[in-house]
Amino acid sequence: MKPLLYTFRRCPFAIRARLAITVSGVEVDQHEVSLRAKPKEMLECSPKGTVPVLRFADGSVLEQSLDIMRWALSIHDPEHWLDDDQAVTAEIAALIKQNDETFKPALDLYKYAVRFPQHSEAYYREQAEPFLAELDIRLSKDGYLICGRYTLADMAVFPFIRQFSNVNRDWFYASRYHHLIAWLDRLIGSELFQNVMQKEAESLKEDVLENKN
Ligand SMILES: N[C@@H](CCC(=O)N[C@@H](CS)C(=O)NCC(=O)O)C(=O)O
Repeated sequence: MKPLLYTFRRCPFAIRARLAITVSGVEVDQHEVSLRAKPKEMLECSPKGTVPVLRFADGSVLEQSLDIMRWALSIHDPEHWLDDDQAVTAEIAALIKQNDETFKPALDLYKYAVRFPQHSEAYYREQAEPFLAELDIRLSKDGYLICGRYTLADMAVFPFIRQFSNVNRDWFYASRYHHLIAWLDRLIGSELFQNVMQKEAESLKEDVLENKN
């Protein structure tokens, strides 16, 4: 029996997991969940209630997106997203940690600024900007975040930059982060990304209801 991935189409954590699974060619079944009505079977195997979750036939689970990425790539890593070099591996991990622990909370405040009226949307955006600036400098060298090819870092960070860009597309595309814009557009246009974003009828319906993409 194939492992079962509980996923949500637009969730950046789920997107990064699906990117690694798809590039690895490892076969999993997918269950698109509604975050408002999470399936009982998912909550039974992973009570924390976030997606993605990967459940194996023996009942074991991976419930962190990065663990799912590393699991898939440990089976097959055709584009060499993982690196054998320890220093490169540490640099990849540090950048992802910065994304998940510093940038993501700032992104949430920016995205949901109306719920946090203590500050303006522009203020919250400024708090997130140092990460954008760092990525832009990195990308200015050769178009990749760590070394001259896509690694786990590019793929783990990219869905969050996409989400950031969608908060205010006019601002993002007029910003000074030209290398970041080019990198984001390249990844959005990639066949791999298009593959992982294919819509199921159900999630299409939900997107229309919520007027989202
Ligand atoms: N650390 C987790 C975070 C996953 C996460 O926060 N996912 C969000 C969706 S983007 C979620 O499921 N939130 C639960 C909810 O909204 O009810 C991971 O890396 O997988």
